Amino acid sequence: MAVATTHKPLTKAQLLHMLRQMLLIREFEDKTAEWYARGRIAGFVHLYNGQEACAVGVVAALEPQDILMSHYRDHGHALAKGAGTKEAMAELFGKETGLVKGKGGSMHFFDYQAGHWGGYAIVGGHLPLAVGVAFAYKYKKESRIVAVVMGDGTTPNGYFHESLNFAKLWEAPVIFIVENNLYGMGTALAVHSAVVEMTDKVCAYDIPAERVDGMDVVAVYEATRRAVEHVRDGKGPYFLELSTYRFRGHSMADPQRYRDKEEVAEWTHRDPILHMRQKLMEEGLLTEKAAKKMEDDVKREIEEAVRFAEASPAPPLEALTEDIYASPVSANPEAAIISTPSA
Ligand SMILES: Cc1ncc(C[n+]2csc(CCOP(=O)(O)OP(=O)(O)O)c2C)c(N)n1
Ligand SMILES: [Mg+2]
Repeated sequence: MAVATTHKPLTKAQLLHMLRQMLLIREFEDKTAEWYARGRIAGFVHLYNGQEACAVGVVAALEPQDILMSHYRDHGHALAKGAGTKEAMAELFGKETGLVKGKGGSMHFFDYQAGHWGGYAIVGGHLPLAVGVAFAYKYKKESRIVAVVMGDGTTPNGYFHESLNFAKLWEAPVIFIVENNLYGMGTALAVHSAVVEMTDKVCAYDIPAERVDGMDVVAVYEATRRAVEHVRDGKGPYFLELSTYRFRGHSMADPQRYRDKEEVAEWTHRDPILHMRQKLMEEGLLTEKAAKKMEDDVKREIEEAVRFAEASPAPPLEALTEDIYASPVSANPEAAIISTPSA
């Protein structure tokens, strides 16, 4: 469902900023792959190459006080929302200076100030949290909204349906965003979902829904603006499906046997960064020289982030028991013994 747009067109500065953000995320991801291969980044890592227009377009339409929550493919969302490249890279390196003190790693980025509230590894697990946060803003009469991002593979999940139901019942100020990259791990959309049209799924909850070209950052921005206006006006939740594609494997350990080279090539041809770069040049808003300078600046920023991450200290041993819910095991070993009920 498309709704009329009433806002002003994007300025040159905003458009250039969007291009730079996408370049920054791409470079961050490429360097992450490089340092993962060198054995300096460990654990599960899911890269965002190809999907940059989604995070950047969405965030451009939000206000700084709004919250973005995302799944484990979260580097792009965190950076787009304003997390520092240094702190993000340090998190991947498991360092004390990282976004969550080096304890979360790739799947658990979190920046309270920037409003990127996770980074969640459990598929769909963050959706009820997002609805809860959004409802709290409505309850407290704050003009803040929540945008929550997931993959297509999340939409058959129970959390998805429960969250949409409650969001609608409570008219919570939340935008559900599916980055449909056509696969959940190595399983194609038509194999994992009985209904492949996301908007058909959502009509069961009477939530307005749009499908958008997720390779076009301006289209994503425009659609998110419509969603933001609806949600902030107190009209309840909104749903966006962004059609996109990941250029790399599901995670760093994926031989990609489930998709053929032609399909990958076809989507790579629609690279959101090249698309935007070319569009800005055609409109006379960007020169080859300015584009080169922007690319060099971004490369320098990410190189500095890597240097910062490398030079940062590992978390101290005491940090092991900080920021956790459970108390450390008592110094008295008998106190830690769990009694078994007698027969
Ligand atoms: C509850 C749960 N079940 C299974 C997994 C294993 N798993 C990790 S990623 C993934 C696929 C999710 O695909 P999608 O939502 O499309 O996101 P994408 O990776 O494509 O961005 C699965 C099944 C998990 N992390 N959590
Ligand atoms: Mg997917």
